[in-house]
Amino acid sequence: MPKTRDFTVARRPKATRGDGAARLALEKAAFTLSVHDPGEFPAPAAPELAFAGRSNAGKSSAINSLVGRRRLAFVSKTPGRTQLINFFSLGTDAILVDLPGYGYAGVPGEVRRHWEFLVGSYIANRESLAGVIVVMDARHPLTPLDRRLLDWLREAGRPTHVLLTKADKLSKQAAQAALTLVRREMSTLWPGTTIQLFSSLKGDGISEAASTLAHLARRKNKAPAKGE
Ligand SMILES: Nc1nc2c(ncn2[C@@H]2O[C@H](COP(=O)(O)OP(=O)(O)O)[C@@H](O)[C@H]2O)c(=O)[nH]1
Ligand SMILES: [Mg+2]
Repeated sequence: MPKTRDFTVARRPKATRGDGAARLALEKAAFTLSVHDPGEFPAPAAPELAFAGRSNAGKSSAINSLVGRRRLAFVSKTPGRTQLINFFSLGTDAILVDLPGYGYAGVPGEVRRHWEFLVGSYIANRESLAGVIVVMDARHPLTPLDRRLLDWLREAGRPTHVLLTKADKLSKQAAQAALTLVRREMSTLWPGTTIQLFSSLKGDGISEAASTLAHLARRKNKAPAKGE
């Protein structure tokens, strides 16, 4: 088991109320299951919002901040080991999906191939997938593997939202500069992808991310399933 520790979770997402968007019941998040193989995916039950990103980028912390809990998704100090897809229900409205991280240097080729198979199948085939939140460290965005993931998402036509997280590690000015730079590149390479700054430590960007999740889930409910 990777070592875990409590991570300071800042504010709960409250600003989503009254902004006109139906809120997701983020506070109802409950673990449902872990899957190691595409054959084990549960029957689609609600729009799924999946979190993807490099190991150690801050994915589990972002999920914890969004649901206002310290340890729903584990925060790991030894990244790269978990090759499981974890599902968390939000009442009956939506499902949060924590995809395994990638890009950890110590990971053997076999683990990497399994990651590609598991995450690749999920992204390409999952009917109930409403959108993917790509979590990138604001200090090191758009690594080669991030680019590959964004390419897959574009090919599969998956709505994508980027969190540039750990923004608290940069000055306000440097964080804005990173946002502008990545946004500019995305507008050419991955048009339609949205992006924001985020900090699990400070709680910055939680309400914007929560609104985006609600919007993606609602849009999925209205749209016909992929391939129909
Ligand atoms: N300063 C700061 N540290 C963060 C933030 N998000 C995550 N971390 C730290 O980054 C490390 C990896 O976080 P984790 O959520 O486990 O990343 P994951 O592997 O992508 O799930 C942990 O030590 C976290 O405490 C953030 O917004 N700000
Ligand atoms: Mg994690």
